[in-house]
Amino acid sequence: MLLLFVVLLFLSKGCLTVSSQNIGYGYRLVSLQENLDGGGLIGHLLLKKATSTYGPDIPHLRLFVKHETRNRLRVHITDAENERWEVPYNLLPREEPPPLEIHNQKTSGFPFTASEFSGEELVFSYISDPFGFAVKRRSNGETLFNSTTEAEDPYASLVFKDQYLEISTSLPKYSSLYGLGENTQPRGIQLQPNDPYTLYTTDISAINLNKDLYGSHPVYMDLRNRNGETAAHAVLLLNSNGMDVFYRGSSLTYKIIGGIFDFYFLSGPMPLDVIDQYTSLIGRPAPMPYWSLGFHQCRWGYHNLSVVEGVVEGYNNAQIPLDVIWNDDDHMDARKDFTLSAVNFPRPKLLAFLDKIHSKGMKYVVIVDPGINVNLTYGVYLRGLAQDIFIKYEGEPYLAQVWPGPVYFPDFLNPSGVSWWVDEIARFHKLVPVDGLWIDMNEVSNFCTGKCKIPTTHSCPLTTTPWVCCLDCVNITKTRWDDPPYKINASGIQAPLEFKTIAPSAVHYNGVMEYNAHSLYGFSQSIATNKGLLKLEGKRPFVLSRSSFVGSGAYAAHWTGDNKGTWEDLRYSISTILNFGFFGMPMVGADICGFYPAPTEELCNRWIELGAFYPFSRDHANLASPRQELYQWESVAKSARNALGLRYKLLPYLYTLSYEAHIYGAPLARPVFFSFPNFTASYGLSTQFLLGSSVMVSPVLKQGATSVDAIFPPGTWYNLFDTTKAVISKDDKYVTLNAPLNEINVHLYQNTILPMQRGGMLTKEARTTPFTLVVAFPFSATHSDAKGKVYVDDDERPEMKLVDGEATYVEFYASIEGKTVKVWSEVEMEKFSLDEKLLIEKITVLGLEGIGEGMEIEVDGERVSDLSGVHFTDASSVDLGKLDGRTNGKSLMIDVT
Ligand code: MIG
Repeated sequence: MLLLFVVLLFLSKGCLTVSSQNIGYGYRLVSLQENLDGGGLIGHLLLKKATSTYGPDIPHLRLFVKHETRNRLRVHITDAENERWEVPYNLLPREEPPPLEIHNQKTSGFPFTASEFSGEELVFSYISDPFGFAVKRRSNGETLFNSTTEAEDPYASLVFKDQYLEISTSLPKYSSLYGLGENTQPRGIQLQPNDPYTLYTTDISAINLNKDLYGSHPVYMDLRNRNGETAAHAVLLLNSNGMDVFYRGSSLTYKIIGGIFDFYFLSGPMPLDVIDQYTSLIGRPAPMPYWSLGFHQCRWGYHNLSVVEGVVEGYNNAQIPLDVIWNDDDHMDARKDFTLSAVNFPRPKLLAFLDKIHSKGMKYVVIVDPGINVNLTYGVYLRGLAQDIFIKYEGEPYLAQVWPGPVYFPDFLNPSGVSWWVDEIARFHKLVPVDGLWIDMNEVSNFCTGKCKIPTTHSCPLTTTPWVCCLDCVNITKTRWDDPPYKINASGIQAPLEFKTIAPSAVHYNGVMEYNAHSLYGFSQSIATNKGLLKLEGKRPFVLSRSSFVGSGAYAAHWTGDNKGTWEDLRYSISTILNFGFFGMPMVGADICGFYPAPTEELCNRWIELGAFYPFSRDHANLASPRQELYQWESVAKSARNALGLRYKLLPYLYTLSYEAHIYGAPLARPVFFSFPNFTASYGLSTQFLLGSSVMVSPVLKQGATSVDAIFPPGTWYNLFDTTKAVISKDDKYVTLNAPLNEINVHLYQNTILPMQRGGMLTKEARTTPFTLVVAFPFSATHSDAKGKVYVDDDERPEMKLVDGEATYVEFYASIEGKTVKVWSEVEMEKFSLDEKLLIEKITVLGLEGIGEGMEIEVDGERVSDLSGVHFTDASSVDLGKLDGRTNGKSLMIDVT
């Protein structure tokens, strides 16, 4: 009953501003002129008629339009008379719009007379009365965004109040939309009409479907295929306030509770172009250390050092690769950040353990939460208090409760908050030489709601149920921040904004309201944490953050939060991971085998098979879950050896992908349409995905299945576990692949050269082993070619770029012409790979069924005359291993020894 009521309320509010009673509302464009100082157009909008809902309208708006690059158009609309909250420019560096003019130019008319304002690919056009704008793609005339025609009533094209902004766009039937997260999308990556998309960072677990989860990413990609012509673009509405986005198929409406309209339109036209343009705006994904591509084991409840040692031992005994061992809050003293439990994790023993694992090349990561325990014996707290860096409420630090009991939250928008945090990281690192940090609970999460004080009658934390609020709390006196006129659909129930977080009327540095900055908490903490780690030894930082915002990927990796050990959650993980690739945060994974309550053995088999191909591959479990390390079941261990075995052989490919992610945003895990944009059958495909451009992962997602139905864009796809097996696809029909319990299907697309190494138990070892190139021609090829590349460097360096002596980049090429097969390479900055003695020991060429007798081989320009080292491993492939005596002074990387 209550639910129904909420829904009705919701609908009735949703209708108000588009109803026909609103004729005459909206704004009128009264001037438009070129911005002589810095480019673009500046316009002024005057309110036509006020509406009565959601507070008073802002009477006078300033419009700023600029083609910032060849493929990026910005439309920035704000109050012309008063500065408003925007995503801070120091947090997310980008071009600043011109300052608001002192003189009101309401009447300066239209020195800019054209009805269109064109960039290289995007065209801005407008209607002045009522004001509405459209964005067109120049090359095909397609309208990408149109705020003027959404509603039957065109007079409601724009609403701009202090605490309520609304704008809509119309969409054609052939749009496929992606993005708008973070949420768990049970129906896959493609946005579904009438599913809710609410953005407000919230600590509700990922098992909640279609709800506002941990991160806020107000960006969507629109992929259109019309008469066989494909083009994609993206729309970012850069705004950190809570919002509901209503996607109704033929339209999309934003309802936002503050900030401004700051639209960025990115022209694409291919999905990878879109991501390139997006990450060039918001920051390229952070370079990731090589080791972070290894396998990680974590759990909440490794309650002492021996248990941790036992886990490392367990992996070792089972011969399952393990690079990184983690601690949740178990190592802490009474769950206080940056401390060690003297009893369970005695420092000398921990240091000895870390020495041991570090010398092997293993790494250690621990958690740190934002909440700083209010405790007079706790140095971290006292130093924070002395620096005055906590978020405040009515002049006092805002008291909340998280795991250690009463806490204050540091303000990472405060420069002193950042320097204090950087310093605490340095102090902690002296205590425990961790290799990375995991920042959890940063939505920010609070077990209490309201205004609290430390109880005098009982102690807090309550040891039995520490997540129950035990502070003495009263409801806060609701200001307009705490109780805005429009209620976003927070937690799917229009929960109050303060619910289990900080009160929206709490205050950050410089008077910034929590109301505005709420969804930036995890982002600002990621920046500070990355900075802290970078400062330690100048090594490439590794930060894992639960909460994220536009730009977070430049500082941190992400995991999808608290999932369940169910087959559904296994499936959902794919969509969320693909979404984060699109959000510019491509180092992402889900808790393998599920966070809670307990996976079945079969599920855990299937999960490691899929999880071995997550960009970030970590098994993690809840305190109350039974142990679920991969070696706990013999069958799971076997699946793990198989799947992780391949992952570790693919490390050079994965690392090269992470380089490409850093250079131009291209995600490691990609929807199939990224490589095959015309393959419309893949537009909603969320049960398979690509690693890079050409490795297809087709996991089993159903209980009891021993086969999997998979779809493949036309061409030859070679099974990477057994290249004699290939799928030769001609259309978009599903094929059934064998998938016994311990096997996952991973296929390599034709025309690819895949760099692999021998693999191993640790990335540190695997990365020094000789390379194999797998050259994939189409089945029975006679005229074809293939390409691939590899990037190698020393991952200790913070930067990930081609610097002579510190990195090498090689492009590999191959061709088949009749009976002649050629393989060659172009090497950039060869010194590093020569110094590291990186060798190619073998080249396997696939697709040679058609060649018959008399094959000729040329490697790097030289004819291979001694064919004794050439083996036909089967009908379809030739293996150029053991080619004795070949030398090539130029490029060691292609030296077949
Ligand atoms: O309130 O640190 O999502 O991964 O194990 C729970 C304990 C706090 C939530 C994280 C989860 C982590 C857990 N944390």
